[in-house]
Amino acid sequence: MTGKESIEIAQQRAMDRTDQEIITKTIEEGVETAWDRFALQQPQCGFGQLGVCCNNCAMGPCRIDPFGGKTSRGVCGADVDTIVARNLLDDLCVGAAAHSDHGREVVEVLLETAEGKAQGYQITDVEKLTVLAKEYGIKTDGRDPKDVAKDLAIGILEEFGTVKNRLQLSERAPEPTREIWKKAGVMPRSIDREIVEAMHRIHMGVDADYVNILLHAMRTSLSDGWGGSMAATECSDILFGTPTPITSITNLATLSKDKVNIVLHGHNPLLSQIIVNTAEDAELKRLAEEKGAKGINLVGMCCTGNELLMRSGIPIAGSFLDQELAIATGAVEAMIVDYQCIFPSVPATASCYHTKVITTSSKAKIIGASYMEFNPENAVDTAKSIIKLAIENFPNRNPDRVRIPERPMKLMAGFSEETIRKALGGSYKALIDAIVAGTIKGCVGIVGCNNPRIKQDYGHITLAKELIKRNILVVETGCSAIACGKAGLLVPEAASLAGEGLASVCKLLGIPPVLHMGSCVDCSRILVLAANIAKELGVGIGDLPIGGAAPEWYSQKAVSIGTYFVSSGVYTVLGIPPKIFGSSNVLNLLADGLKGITNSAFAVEPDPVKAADLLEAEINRKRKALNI
Ligand code: BF8
Repeated sequence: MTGKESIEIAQQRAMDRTDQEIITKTIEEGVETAWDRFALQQPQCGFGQLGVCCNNCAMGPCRIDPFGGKTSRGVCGADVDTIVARNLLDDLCVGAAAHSDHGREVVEVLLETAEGKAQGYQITDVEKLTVLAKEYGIKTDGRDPKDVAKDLAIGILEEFGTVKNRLQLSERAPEPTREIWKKAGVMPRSIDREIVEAMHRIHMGVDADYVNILLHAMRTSLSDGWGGSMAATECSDILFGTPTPITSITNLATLSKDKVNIVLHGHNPLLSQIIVNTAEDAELKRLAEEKGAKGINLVGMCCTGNELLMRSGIPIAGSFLDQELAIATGAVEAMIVDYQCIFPSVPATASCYHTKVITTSSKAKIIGASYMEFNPENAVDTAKSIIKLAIENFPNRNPDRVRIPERPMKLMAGFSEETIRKALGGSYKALIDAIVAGTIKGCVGIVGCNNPRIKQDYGHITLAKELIKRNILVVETGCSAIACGKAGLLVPEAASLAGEGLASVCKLLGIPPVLHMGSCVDCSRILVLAANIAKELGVGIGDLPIGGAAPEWYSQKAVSIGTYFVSSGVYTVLGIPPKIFGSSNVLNLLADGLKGITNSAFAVEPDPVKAADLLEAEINRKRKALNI
């Protein structure tokens, strides 16, 4: 392949200049990436894409003929609606479990911190601790924050398998929204219970009514958004601080030519935040110099990266499809991973260079990686050992194989719900006034992943630009926020790309038109934002002129997020079709029938400009209903 051809391929694969540069390098060096594996998988199974195959039991696998042939039922007798709905619930509960199990670990560390058993942790945000404790009915006056934190952690942990059948955090939703959940019978009862019940219903011979299956999907997703994910966000804030606006840099140019590069990848900040704190250690800095480096350069990746960026301003090298590219720069001494969204092939990629991949969770080991188990009791010691290992690997870097792109992009992050509210003067009145006046038409949360089915970041960037141009404020989490960061949309100067009304508000407040609200569990911040605005207006979330979008999603977690958005009343547009098109009944219920329940629904639109049209139309519909 000629150099020109590999550049052309790189340009088809990704939007970002630094990504393109390193994709070209992978092609020149013959290093396999997700794009190559995606091409090798073509054509992918059409039955699977429609959601009509079932591999749940040993009588199968079965598949339904989407063209009305003889195989209209699986061996057990399940029809296409049951199979499609069951597969969707299966995906969703995997995603909800991932978020919520992450949340549980954070709450457990909060408990160990309160008990003085965790090394290097502290109660950082006492104000948030007090707010949560009050919600849980825990006495705070005159008490040591550690005692309050202990009671709170036990209170939240209890909700994973509660017998009281009620999730405290879900009571943050406005009353009209909770009424809808009650009427539809989807009020979340506990976190683990909904997931276990979902697995039960998926078993052969249990739930065979697609409507009933999908209602439970809604309830399971709500136990994630208003339960496990929210617990992850809130307790991470208590431990490490609630984010406030912070500036940093992004893209692959955040890697350093002369420092030890450590990439912190995954989702949970528990170890990575301790690594950030420990990297300041003078002894480690000296060791790095001894090995010929000018220091230690920590960069984030995916949602662990978002957590560190939001609270500590750690540069973020990239998103989901950047994990192999970071390694392919030839300049990464160590990639430390916790869990979720980590390619199982990362050690194979690393074996092409000197990079060491270090797994740290007993739940997520990868053959070919080094395993250094994270435990809160000795987190600082583990962090030190990991950083040392990376430093000692620095002399193995081969300068002939290093290529680090130039010019990182500046960005602003740290927009927690509390920060946004405080910036507006303590309530949402100013924002509501701007929405009523039409200066800002509404708000859309763009979330989710990258997916090699679509040019990396194209969906996120194009949709965000379209929306801000139309005076619609954009809030983002996950890889979507990273995409827009790389594209220069997360700086106040990007207000020049917004419509006149939105631009004027951004200039007044000195904020970007696209606000980075955090990692994927931090989609719970978007829920709280919507809930608090709705409460000030005295309406349900489904009445607000807001929307959601996941233009490039790939993950089961995104299925759960999309569903709790819609179940909470947020109309949500997906850029990648979910695997439900084999059942017109399931499709119609999700794209239309739900409107009668939650005043919102899913839409599927791969073209981000048309997705913006749909979102704007929905915002206008809701504005009209509110008489504004
Ligand atoms: O939880 S957006 S690719 S990194 S799943 Fe994964 Fe998707 Fe990125 Fe964060 Ni979320």
